[in-house]
Amino acid sequence: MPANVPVFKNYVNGEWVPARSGRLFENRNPADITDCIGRFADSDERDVKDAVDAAAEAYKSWRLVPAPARGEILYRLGQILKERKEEYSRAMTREMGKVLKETRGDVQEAIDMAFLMGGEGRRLHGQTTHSELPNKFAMSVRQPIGVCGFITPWNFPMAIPAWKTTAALVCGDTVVIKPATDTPHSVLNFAQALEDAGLPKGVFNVVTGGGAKAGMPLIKDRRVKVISFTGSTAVGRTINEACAPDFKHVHLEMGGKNPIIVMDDANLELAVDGAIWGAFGTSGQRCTASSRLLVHKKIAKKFTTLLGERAGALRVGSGLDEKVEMGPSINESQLDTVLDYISIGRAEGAKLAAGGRRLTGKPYDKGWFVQPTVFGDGHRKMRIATEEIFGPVTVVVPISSLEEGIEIANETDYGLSGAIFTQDVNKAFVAMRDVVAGIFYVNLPTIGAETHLPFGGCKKTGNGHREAGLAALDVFSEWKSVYVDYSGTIQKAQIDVPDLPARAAAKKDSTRKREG
Ligand code: UN1
Repeated sequence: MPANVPVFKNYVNGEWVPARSGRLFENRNPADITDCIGRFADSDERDVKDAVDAAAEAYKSWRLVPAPARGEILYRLGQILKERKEEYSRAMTREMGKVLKETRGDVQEAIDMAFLMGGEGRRLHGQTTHSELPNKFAMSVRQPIGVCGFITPWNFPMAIPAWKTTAALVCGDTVVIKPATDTPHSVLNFAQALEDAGLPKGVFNVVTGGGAKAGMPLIKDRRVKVISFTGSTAVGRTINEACAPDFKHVHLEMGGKNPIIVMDDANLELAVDGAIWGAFGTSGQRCTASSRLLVHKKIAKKFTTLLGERAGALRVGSGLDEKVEMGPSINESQLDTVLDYISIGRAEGAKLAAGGRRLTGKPYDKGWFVQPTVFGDGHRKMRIATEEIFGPVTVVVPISSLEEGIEIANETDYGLSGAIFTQDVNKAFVAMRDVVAGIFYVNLPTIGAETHLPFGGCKKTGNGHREAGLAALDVFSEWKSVYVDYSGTIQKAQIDVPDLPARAAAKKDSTRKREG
């Protein structure tokens, strides 16, 4: 290990502290594993306890800070992230692999969230409404919930922590976050920006380390009132079960197998462009990746050929090189999964139209590179057409009608995003209505959600919640309905209803009918 490899610490109670065990784990560049980004705190339940202690203590005062003042800190966070956008994007590409254009987008998403939720500090609207009784007032207000625990993924190392954190902070909650072991640096950069924005100590804490040793203690700590997790459906289920005994609030954002339907009237070039971006952006490592292409049989062959040509021409390499269009897989085990699925696809009888192999030789030997891969002649029941791969692999499944496309789109376990390419507005609206998904695109691929709209999915993708947009506030706050009676008497709802002339007349009328 070269002597100049930096050592990173946890961020707990406004201090940078080592893991209590003193242990460290390494984080390496997936494009070049000889490049060690640093050694990070390998935390266990003692470090998690310290962080939850800090967050629970800080909650006592943070919840009472006026929401506009909380929002102002988020606004400053947005400004700081803007100033450091290039620095943080480069650090992110180095630890995560996706190309610079995309990591700049990732930091931008955090900036957008900071400004969105910063503004929410001056809204955070509840409802005022009328009481059914005189001289009585009724309203509902959002209340913070307490300490939130976040388990965040490596594919959007700053954007996803920012979705969760900015919404929680503006609501008045405090946070302990356990980032993915592949991308701790980006979350520590985010913590630094929050500290520099003037966030009081203990309000936001980072504990780095593995899922079993650091994640589980966070999930199980009874003082943590909300868990928000983004990751696989299998881990989401374990988390949900672990939270059930305490009826902890749980927000889960999990897998996807997102279809693009391409109709025979579509602008073919546009659809191919969309599929390239949707399938190979972030090396296919997005929950929203376009991993199934349901293409009308009249154009399926042509579409597959064009897509194969375009995929084969993509420049793959280190994301730090501005000319590169697709980076590596995140780590060796992810690369193995991708290669396994490619073998499965071949064995299932799908036809390779591009890619299909690990990239070797210089400059690929030091990283986890795989060719952008397109399968043609896919079938709806194939594993490559139904299971999430999380890599640069997509499959064309021919369809004979819009109805069949929608039926296939809806038959997997997931329901995150969907898309249609068509120039027929009627078809677009039918697909928008009938594809079961939390996000839907017309003449765009399945990726590209904006921060001010709800993000999340149906079926086994989620558990009914959404993040980003104003919908996120529902995860991180609890409604309180408040009634204020200024009549000076105890008026009973549903019983002491005022005797209005119209009601009196109706009563008289029914008595007359009964008697007459
Ligand atoms: C993900 O797919 O894992 O919608 C997150 C998008 C990004 C976020 C994606 N804004 O493509």
